[in-house]
Amino acid sequence: SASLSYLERSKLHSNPTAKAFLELMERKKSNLSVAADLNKKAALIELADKVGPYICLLKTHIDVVEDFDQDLVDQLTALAKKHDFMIFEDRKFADIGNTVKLQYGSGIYKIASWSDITNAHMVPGEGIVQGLREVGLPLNRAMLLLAEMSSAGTLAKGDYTVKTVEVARKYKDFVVGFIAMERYADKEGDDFIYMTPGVGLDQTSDGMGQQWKHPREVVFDRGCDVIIVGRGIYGNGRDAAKEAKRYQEAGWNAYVERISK
Ligand code: UP6
Repeated sequence: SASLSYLERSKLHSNPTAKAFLELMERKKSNLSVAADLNKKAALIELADKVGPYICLLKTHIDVVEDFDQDLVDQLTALAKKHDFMIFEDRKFADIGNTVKLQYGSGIYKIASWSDITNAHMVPGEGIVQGLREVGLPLNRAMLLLAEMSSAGTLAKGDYTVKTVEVARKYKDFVVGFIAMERYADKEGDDFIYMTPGVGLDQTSDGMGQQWKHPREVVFDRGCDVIIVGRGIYGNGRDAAKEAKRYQEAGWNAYVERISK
């Protein structure tokens, strides 16, 4: 389905978040997600407001925020409405079904109450999906499985990746895509959303394992759908709005080139 438009693909999904997300991408002409890894509430809100016009998805690591409170969640969800983007808490759940149910629905963060999309590692086996699905499905949420990672030396590869995709196919009503470095061969009825971190226009590595690729390589050559960009947008005193616009254009042009191939 790499040659179909996001809008055409929205019709292939039964999950309401996946449907709405693909429609949003088309409407906003954005396949850019900003990874807002900032540890102060005010800075996070400021960044979300600045990049809001250019993104389809705000990716958070809510547990790095030192002064987290419910007001932060309220402000982020208000900004999501104002600018028309969705929220993805990149929680990377990695425990047994019963534990992730608690971590997703309760605790300080109550992730399921505000995050449209979340994600999980497949290390524990498919019980992790069952647990998250029990909490998320009644709320119309969606999740991604980490099939691969961007970092050097990742163990998520080969057979692990293949098995992850098989589990996703079993729970398509809730698992709507992957964190992945490339698009995998479709089987009958597949339409997964591929989100790819490790994207940067100006640098290729951070000296700590991260490996950044060009948006065109990710979207055109590798067939992925969403570019996830963090420090390339807000790092090194960069003008976040200006950079977000630049990445939005690079990602969107690569998508247009792909579907018109
Ligand atoms: N992320 C990766 N690689 C993965 C999965 N997730 O980098 O395989 C996440 C990181 C970070 C963001 O947790 O939030 O994507 C990348 O940010 P960066 O562009 O600043 O490197």
